[in-house]
Amino acid sequence: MLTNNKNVLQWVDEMVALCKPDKVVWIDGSEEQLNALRDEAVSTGEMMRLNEEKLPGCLYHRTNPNDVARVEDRTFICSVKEEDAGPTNHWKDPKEMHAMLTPMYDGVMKGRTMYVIPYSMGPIGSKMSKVGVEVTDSIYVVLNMDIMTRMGKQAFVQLGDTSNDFVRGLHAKADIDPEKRYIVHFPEENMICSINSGYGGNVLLGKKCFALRIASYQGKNEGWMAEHMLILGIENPQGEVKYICAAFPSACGKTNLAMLIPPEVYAKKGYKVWTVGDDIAWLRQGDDGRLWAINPENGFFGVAPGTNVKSNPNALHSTEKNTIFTNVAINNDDNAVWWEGLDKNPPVNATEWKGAKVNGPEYIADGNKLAHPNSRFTAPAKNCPCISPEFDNPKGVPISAIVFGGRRAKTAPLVYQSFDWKHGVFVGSIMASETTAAAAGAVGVVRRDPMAMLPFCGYNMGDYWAHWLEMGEKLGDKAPKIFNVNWFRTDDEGHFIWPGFGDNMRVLMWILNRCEGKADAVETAIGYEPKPEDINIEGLDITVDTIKDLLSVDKGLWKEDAQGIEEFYSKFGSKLPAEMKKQLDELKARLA
Ligand code: GTP
Ligand code: SPV
Ligand code: MN
Repeated sequence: MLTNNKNVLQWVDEMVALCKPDKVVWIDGSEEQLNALRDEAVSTGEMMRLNEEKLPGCLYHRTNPNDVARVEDRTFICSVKEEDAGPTNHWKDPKEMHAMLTPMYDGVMKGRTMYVIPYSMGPIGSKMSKVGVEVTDSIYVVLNMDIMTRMGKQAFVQLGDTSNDFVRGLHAKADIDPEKRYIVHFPEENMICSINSGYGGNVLLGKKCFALRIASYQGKNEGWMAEHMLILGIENPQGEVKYICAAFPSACGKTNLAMLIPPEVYAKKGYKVWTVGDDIAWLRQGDDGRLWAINPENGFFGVAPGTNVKSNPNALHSTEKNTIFTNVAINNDDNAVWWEGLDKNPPVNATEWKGAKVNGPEYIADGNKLAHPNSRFTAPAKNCPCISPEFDNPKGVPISAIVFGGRRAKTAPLVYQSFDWKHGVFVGSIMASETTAAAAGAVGVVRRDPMAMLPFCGYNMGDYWAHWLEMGEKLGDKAPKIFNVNWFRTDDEGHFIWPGFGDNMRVLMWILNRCEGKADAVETAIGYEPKPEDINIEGLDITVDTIKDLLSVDKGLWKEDAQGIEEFYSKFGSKLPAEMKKQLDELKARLA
C-alpha cells in the first residue's frame, strides 16, 4: 500500500469488490515497476518495442479499429439535475446510470490485474494541482499515464493522508463492444467511469475526463477555470517573456502553435518561443490580480499525421525517445514508425495501422491511409527542445492574451481583437469549426464549438459563459485581452491562403503588440482588426493584398452566422446570460 489515506483505501476496496480482479497492483511510479510492466505488455503482444537505436525506449500499440477516437455520443455528464449538464451534454440520472453500469463492472476484471494509479494533475507542490486515482486493467493506460501525469507515490504525498479531494476514475477495457462503450462523469461525486474502450481520450482519465470535464465543474464552484488551451511564452530580445493561452478545437493546431519555431525575421532578432502546454490550461487569479496558468499535464498526446521536420520539428524531437505511438504505421525494414505527412517516402515493407502487411506506396495510391488520421504519440514534455523553464513552476505563468480559433474556410478573418472582456466571452461563445478525426463521426462539418469546449464542458454551457463573465469582473483591468484567429481560410480552389505553422508567430506578434499598446487597429463590425501593413510579411511570398483578403469580413456570411448563433443560443433558455444576448444584438446592429 502506498498511502494511509482511508478515503483512498476504502474506495479502492469497493472497486476491487466490484471488478473482482485476480490481483491488485499499486503503481508507485518506480522505473523498476514500469520496466516490468513494459516487458509484460510486450510479452503478451499488447505493445511492441520499436528500433532501439532510432527510437530508444519507444513502444507501439494498436487499438481496436472501432476504437480510435473520442466518442461524444457515448459520453455523459450525470449531474443530479439535468439542467446542470445542459443542452450540449448527454445526461442520464446518476442513480439510473450507476444501476446500468454496476452490473457491467461486476466481475469485469476476473482473471485480470487491477492497477491502482495515483496521479497529480499539475506540478507536485502547486496549490493549483489536483490529485486523481485511476483503477484500470490496462498496462497501456498505466504507461501512458506515466508520461501524461505526475504519477506514483509523489501523487499521494500531494494528496496527504486525510484529504478526500481526489477524483475517482474507474476504467475497464472489457470486451470492446462499441455498443456498450460508456464514458461517464459524475461531477457531484468526483467520479469518472469508462468502460469498453482503449483509446486515449476515453481511458487516460486524468486528461479530458478530469482535467477538463470534472475540473471545469470544480473551477466554476471554486472560482478558477479549466480550458482546452495551449500555453506558450514568447521571449523578446531583451529576455522578457509574455505568455499566451489559445483555445482551438481538437486537431486544429494547438500542438503546432505551442511549439512553433520563430520565422527568420524574428529569430535573427533573438525572439524565442517556449512551450508550457499544448492541450489543457488551468487558470486562476494570482496574488497580483492577474490571470495565471499551469499546464496540468506532464506530456503530449499529439496528433501524429502532418507532424514533420518542417511543420513541427519540436514535436518530432519530443517523440525520439521514451514515447508511445498508437495507430501509426510501421516500417518493417527498420521497425520504426511512419505516418502521412512525415515525409514523401512511405515504407514499401509496411504494416498499416490495423495490422495488415502492405506495400506502402501502392496502398496509398489505392486511396488508403497507412496511419489512422487520429493516430497519436504520447511523449514526455521534458523531451521537447523548447519546453519552458517555467513548466514545473508551481505558480504557473501570467497570461497576457487569450486567443480563440477554429477551422473556418470563409467567415472568420485571420485575426481580430474583441472590444473588451465581455465581448471576448461572446467571441469565444460563437466559435465554430469544421469537425476533425479526433472524435468519431463525420469530418469537415462546421459546428458550434464554444471556447473549443463543446465536448469538454462538465456542466451547463450557459453557466459556463456566466462563469467566464464573473472571472472578467474579478480580473478587471488586469484581465488578458481576448482575440480570435483563423489559420484555415481557403481560396476558391480550397487551398489554405495563410502559410500557417511557424508563420503564425507574425499574428501573435500583432496580438502581443496590442496587449502592450504598441500596435494600431481598425474598428470593424466584429472587433478590432490589424491594419494589413501591421502584419509582418517580410520573407513570405505573399503581398499586403493577400493580408487584406485574409482580413476581409463578408457581412452577408456574418449575418447568416448571426442567425446560426441565435438558434444555438436559443437552446439555453434562461441559462443564457443576458449579456450574451445583448452582445448578439449589438453584433447584429453593427452588421446592419
Ligand atoms: P488535439 O490534440 O486534438 O486537441 O489537437 P491540436 O489542436 O493540438 O492539433 P494539432 O496541433 O495536432 O493540429 C493537427 C492538424 O492541424 C494537423 O493536420 C496540422 O497539420 C494542422 N495544422 C496545425 N497548424 C496549422 C496551420 O497553421 N495551418 C494549417 N493549414 N494547418 C495546421
Ligand atoms: C482531443 O481530442 O482534443 C485530444 C485527444 O486532445 S484526446 O485526449 O483523445 O481527447
Ligand atoms: Mn485536445
